[in-house]
Amino acid sequence: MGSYQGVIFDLDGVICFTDKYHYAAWKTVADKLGIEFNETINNRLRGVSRMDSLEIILEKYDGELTAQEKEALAEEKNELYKKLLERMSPADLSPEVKATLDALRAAGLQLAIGSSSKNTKFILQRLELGGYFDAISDGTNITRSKPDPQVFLMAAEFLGLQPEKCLVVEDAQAGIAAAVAGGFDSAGLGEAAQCGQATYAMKTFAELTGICGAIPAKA
Ligand code: B16
Ligand code: MG
Repeated sequence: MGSYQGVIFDLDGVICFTDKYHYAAWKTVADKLGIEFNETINNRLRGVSRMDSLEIILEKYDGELTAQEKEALAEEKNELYKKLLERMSPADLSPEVKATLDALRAAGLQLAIGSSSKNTKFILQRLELGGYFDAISDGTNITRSKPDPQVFLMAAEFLGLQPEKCLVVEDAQAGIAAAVAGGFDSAGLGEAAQCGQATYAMKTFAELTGICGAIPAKA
């Protein structure tokens, strides 16, 4: 525990908050199919891949859909979602998050993203964080989604570090389970802090400076 050389950040729910856009896009698709979709179901989609998210939504659907029809629905959702992401700007990056990232980097830690999202690079560009991270492992380079540890193991590999030298930061229970399965320590926010599996349960993002031994920067 401790003396980390790298920190691997989940994106949605940790660096930024795209929940409302995922919700709006899935809601449009669910309404079209005439099925119930609410915040409780949306919460189950955190950290889960696009196709796995669709399967969760379709639990409420009576009919049968072909693989091709499911692909089309996932594609439709993604187009709606990407349109909404265009509204994001650097103002959506909280000063606390940016100051903490800068403090960790100043302390010599390598920083990576470990996200299920295939839109990771677009979101980082919207936040003007394209090029900021030392490595990006996301939905475009994995074949298995969280709670499988693949996304974090690849992030550590891209950084050239062993899992025990990296801390994973997550907001989803599936993400903490992935970190545990990969042999990583983890720091949880929100639901991930409450699940009892995270190495550190955090109330604020800025607590990372203490966990990683960095000097806190003023937000
Ligand atoms: P996309 P994370 C995840 O990102 C989201 O939490 C989850 O709700 C979403 O379904 C998944 O990315 C896939 O996103 O459709 O953009 O590929 O939390 O792992 O950063
Ligand atoms: Mg997340």
